[in-house]
Amino acid sequence: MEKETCTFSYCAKPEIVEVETDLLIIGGGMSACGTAYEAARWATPKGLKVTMVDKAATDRSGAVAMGLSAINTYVGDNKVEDYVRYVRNDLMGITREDLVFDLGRHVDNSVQLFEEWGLPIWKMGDDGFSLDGFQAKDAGKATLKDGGKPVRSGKWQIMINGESYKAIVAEAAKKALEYNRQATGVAQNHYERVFIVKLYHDANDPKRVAAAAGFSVRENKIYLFKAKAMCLGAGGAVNCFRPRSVKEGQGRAWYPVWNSGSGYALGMQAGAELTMMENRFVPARFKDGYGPVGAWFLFFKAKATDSFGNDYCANPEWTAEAKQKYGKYVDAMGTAIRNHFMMKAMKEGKGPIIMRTDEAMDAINKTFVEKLGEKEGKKKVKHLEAEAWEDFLDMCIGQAGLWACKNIEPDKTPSEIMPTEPYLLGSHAGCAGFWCSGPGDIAGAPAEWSWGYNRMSTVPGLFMMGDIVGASGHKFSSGSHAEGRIAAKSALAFIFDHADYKPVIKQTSDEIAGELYLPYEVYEKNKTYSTDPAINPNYIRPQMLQARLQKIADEYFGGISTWYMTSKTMLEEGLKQLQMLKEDSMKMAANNLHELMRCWENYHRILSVEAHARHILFREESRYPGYYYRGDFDLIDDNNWKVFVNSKYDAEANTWEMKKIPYVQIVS
Ligand code: SFD
Ligand code: AMP
Repeated sequence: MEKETCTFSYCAKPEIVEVETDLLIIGGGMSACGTAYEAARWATPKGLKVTMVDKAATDRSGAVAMGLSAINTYVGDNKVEDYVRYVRNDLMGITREDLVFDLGRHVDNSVQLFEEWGLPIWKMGDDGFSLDGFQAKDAGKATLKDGGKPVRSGKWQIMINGESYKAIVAEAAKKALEYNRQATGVAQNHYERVFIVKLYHDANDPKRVAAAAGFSVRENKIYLFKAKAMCLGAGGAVNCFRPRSVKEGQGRAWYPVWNSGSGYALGMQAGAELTMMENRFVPARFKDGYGPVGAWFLFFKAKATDSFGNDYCANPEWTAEAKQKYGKYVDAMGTAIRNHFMMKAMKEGKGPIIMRTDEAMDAINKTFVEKLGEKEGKKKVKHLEAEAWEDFLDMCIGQAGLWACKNIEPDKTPSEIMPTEPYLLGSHAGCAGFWCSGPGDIAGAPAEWSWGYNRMSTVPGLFMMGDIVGASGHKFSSGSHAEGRIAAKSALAFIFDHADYKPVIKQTSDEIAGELYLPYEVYEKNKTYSTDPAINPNYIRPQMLQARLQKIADEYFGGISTWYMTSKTMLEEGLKQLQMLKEDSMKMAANNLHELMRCWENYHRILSVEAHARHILFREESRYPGYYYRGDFDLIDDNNWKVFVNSKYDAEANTWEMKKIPYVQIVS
């Protein structure tokens, strides 16, 4: 289908704003805030400009928007090597251990900064009981930096009062940007509510990225940022698969619905190599509200069972059967395998799966009263009950709302948990993302895993961080921030090393504006053809485009409707359907700026899903049982597939190259 361009005959031409900067940060989430903080510090004395562009308001943008109740990666007294082992175990044996080790050795510093900036962190009290962050401050407990002992929910996780977590981290980033702005004398270096659609290569060096274009979601303006290097931290991909929530509930998802795969799509279109895009995350979550389970499992020590009270992870027959297919990985009992057994129970009709919150609170009550006596014990329990609510009020308000409207008091009534629809991400318990350069100083890492600049993708000048760095999951919020800081330093080194470089692109700003605003023109040109502007043979509105994408992903690529099962034949048919959807996306139509964003978000999702499906098709095994299954290869085949799967998309030719890269274990 021939691609149209917008000639602005039907819609108003936007103002085109050109911004020249040295370092461009795309995104305003955890990793991007880390980049801003670190970059400003090193760039400013050298007179380099740092600019951040976020599709939303940075105070509350990204996955941490609502806040969190735990920081899931704090190494503390643990060994970094053990962190690497934990990540490797949970991600079924294949991770870039150089990247994971590098993260592990840096992450704590970010957490200590959060505390310095005002984030209340729980500490152990003198009586051996936990104090929440405010109580700890009142009691004069030492900060983490000064040796304070955090309250560990699990080996790697620490508890926080985190409703304002993102606002605190954003404040530090904004201050750093402002320091850089004043020193470099620019009028503005923080752009909010600007959605980046596409990256552009340099006119003289077609491998290198030189510019990023986007549009304001509030004003009739296009932005063209020219930069010497870019740090991309635009998050993972949500709402790619048909969600379990329906109708007006569809705004509910576990991960942020506003992270629409831009991180993947922008890098892919620029030609950056991907790795492990077959991976996905299917979180077990409190049913319908999507409330996270970690604090309940680890901190409150709640048990999840089938409806008959059986621990579905401890069924000897199921374990033996799983071991035959998935071997030693079953013993590690990582997140995917735990899901596998939950799904087994549900498929055998033993659901609903129940999180025994009532029993956990009861046990806590007994211990507290035993140790502290009736009065003091009950007082402490009351406080913990409030924390149980706050766990969700901090990071998943909808779940607290759902409990309230269903008359659920977690200390009295247990709740259902359920595997959700799949998400594509690389910072939580998943590892889908880009193939990035490692730090280069880790003994045992192959020399070809490092090409000079830590976290640079295979595209010169384009650095990745957070959710879109592949093969190195379990970074979570703190690790993403730390990774943003790592990327900042190497991007600046790259800029210093190429001091004479001036970004130039082939495309004119009018051509770029025409491409970005095309969905407007398509709508305006055709809207009177039918009586209902939502239905028209000449265009497709974003809601329908998204429904079609989700249906294809769900039914062919192993979503909830097939219990995460797919196969070669299913994937091939789905990819055919996806190809047609991709063609139809040339006819996306938008009737306002919000819809324009929805159009491009969907386009980014389509590319992310395509990468995901092609990787699953290439890897002929079921590496992640409990996340997805290949019905035709329902086994883990270490002999042939203990390898990274990498791919490269050629956006011009619409073709893919796939290959295997040997896995190397670095930590014994
Ligand atoms: O409970 C564009 N996460 C948890 N981390 C923890 O440490 N503890 C927890 O408790 C965690 N849990 C949790 C978590 C997330 C969510 C949603 C819930 C619960 C409910 C994970 C972390 O939040 C996550 O690892 C990091 O935030 C990832 O950081 P990063 O930087 O990769 O992504 P981001 O923060 O989502 O930011 C993305 C930014 O990009 C912007 N953006 N900007 C311009 N143009 C475009 N086209 C853009 N597209 C996106 C966004 O606005 C945003 O600023 S629990 O489950 O375990
Ligand atoms: P979640 O709330 O499920 O995102 O989990 C938060 C943290 O707790 C992550 O580090 C998880 O890996 C970990 N976690 C969650 N559930 C369990 C469990 N049943 N056993 C061990 N770790 C868990």
